[in-house]
Amino acid sequence: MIFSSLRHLFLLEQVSASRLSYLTHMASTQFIGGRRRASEYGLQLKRTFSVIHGSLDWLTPEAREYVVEKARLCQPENIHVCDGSEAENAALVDQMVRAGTLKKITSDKFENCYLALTDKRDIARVERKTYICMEKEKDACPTVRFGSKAFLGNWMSVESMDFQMNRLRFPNSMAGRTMYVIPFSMGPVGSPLAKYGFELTDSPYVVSSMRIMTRMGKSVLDYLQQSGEKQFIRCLHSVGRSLGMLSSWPCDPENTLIAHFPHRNEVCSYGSGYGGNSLLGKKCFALRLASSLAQREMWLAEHMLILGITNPEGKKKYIAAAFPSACGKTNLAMLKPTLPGWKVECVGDDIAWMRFDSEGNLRGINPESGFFGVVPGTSMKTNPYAMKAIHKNTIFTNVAMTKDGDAYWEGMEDEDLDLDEVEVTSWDHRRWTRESEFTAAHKNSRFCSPAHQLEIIDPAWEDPKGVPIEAILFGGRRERVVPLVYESNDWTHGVFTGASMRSLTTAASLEGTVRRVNHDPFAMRPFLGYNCGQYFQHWLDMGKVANAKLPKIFYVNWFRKEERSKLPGGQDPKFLWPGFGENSRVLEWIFRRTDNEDVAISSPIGLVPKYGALNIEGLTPAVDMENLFAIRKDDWVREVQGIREFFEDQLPEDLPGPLWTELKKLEDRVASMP
Ligand code: SAT
Ligand code: MN
Repeated sequence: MIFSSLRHLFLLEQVSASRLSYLTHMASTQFIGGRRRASEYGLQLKRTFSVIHGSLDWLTPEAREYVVEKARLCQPENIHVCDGSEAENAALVDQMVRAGTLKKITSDKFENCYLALTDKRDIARVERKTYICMEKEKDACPTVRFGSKAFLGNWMSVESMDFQMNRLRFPNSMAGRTMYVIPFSMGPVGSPLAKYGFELTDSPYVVSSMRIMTRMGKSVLDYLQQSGEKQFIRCLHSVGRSLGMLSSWPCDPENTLIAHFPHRNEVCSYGSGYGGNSLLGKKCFALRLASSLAQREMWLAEHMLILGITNPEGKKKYIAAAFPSACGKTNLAMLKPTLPGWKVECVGDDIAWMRFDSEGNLRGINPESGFFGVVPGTSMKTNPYAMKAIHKNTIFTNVAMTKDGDAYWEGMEDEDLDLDEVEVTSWDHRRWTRESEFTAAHKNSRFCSPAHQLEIIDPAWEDPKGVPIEAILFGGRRERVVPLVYESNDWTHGVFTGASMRSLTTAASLEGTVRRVNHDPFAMRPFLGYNCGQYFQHWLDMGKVANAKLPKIFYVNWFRKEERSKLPGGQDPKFLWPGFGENSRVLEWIFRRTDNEDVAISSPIGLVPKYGALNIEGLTPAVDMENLFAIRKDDWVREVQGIREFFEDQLPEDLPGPLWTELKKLEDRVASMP
């Protein structure tokens, strides 16, 4: 291969006949497979690609080779190497506005904000089409009980997936489009905890979003050149061939496929432009691939927020918390305490990378640099800081728009908007009124906002060393059974509570439309990069790191409701706990427990607040503490049965021994309840 000019890349390698045979360009979305020759479709293979922005000289030889290989496969019109500058982004935004991909939100309440409306079929992550590709199935998925359907992890062999991707999906997938080369860093550039990647994509929406969600552009390229860092994660993304090539949101939902190759540090994602499917630094890299790297390198890559909390005496601690998608991580990460004198600051709202340092402190960073949060329900009441932050430099996806160019979503509670006066168009282009039977904003509509503009971003959020984590919270949406908060008895019991997490499904994935209580260990079920049993073992092993100061582990549930059976017929049960800012009361108790204050008492499921230890002073209406903390024998007998059923069904061989022991101990404690 020869680079004969800076701006042009000549691919002089002979394209072999076998390669040609699978470069099949389809006029329909049907894949025909590898039998017909490209020439039968009158297709000329491009061997010369103009670099229309930036330069391939900016890349290290390894990265350059990757770009060349994928350009040959995807056959883009030209190549754009991203520098991450303001000017570059402005030009891309301009281009997207002209193409109809973005609409400017013109109301003067929003500054430099845009709205993207997706294809109706491309609105969430697609778990069924997301795979981990390793040599053996067992590397990626636990063996399930004979006859059961595997629920933890989706495996495909490397060879089959390579065939799917390199022969059926990506060949020619970028024809007529630009291939953007996005150099990015997860974590502060140069931090010992940071990792680097290149995403190649044909979606300018992905470029602008990655510019918010990651550190992206020239600073990363310069660091890679100067540091000699050779390892990078390869991320290939194409929205794919679709009949609607000219549509403002091209995608190929029938053929969407997302593949992870942990041992090649590679992700390939075809057919979807939506968030977690296309912003490959996020779930694909920072969770799935990173969890696998973390296992090999003895650290943790988790679906967790990180917050800093300061008490009225000025003492500060950091807490990490894992909840499934769309269960309020963002709201907790940006909490405005109602308790006087307390302060919460945000390090991250979705992903935490953590490692024990030489002093034994668990140090955590947020590998991202933006928030990709659920919009509906975000208001001055639920999350005032997010509400302010998302009014500038934000890309919204799938919210509604008023005729006056204002963004609108359910629960925004904007008194200035008179909904009887203004015309609202829903995310899917329908006239919407309060009486409509559909929602104005899609339930999984999102904001994508830079982290630094959050008023309460933690001063240490970009500290390359990370922040010291003293408590870990697990939780989910449970309307019954689980009390507001309890503490695990020790690390192993804590790992058990993480492994037995369950939550009501949400709209964050395409599969989440049926409401039911699902097992979601560590909130990582959709994001595990290797066998879940080994992942549990890794957590147990982390507890044995020499001189580790192990954080205490807690379980919280903001979502418990009144018992339906105790209500007059037909009445809907209400939440027992007000949530949001009032959750600071729970954080206060956790804070005190990390100082080993004597404010807990043991119960069959773990330690709960001593009578009077949870500060509920001034809460109106008064909280029904008895029901909020009730641990009922019949409920827990069923709960423990559910956990056993789950372990025996999904991890009969792979669940580590200590967790079987924890289960047995819990069963015994529950059985001996009066
Ligand atoms: O995966 S997304 O980035 O679309 C959001 C989520 O599920 O948390
Ligand atoms: Mn998430």
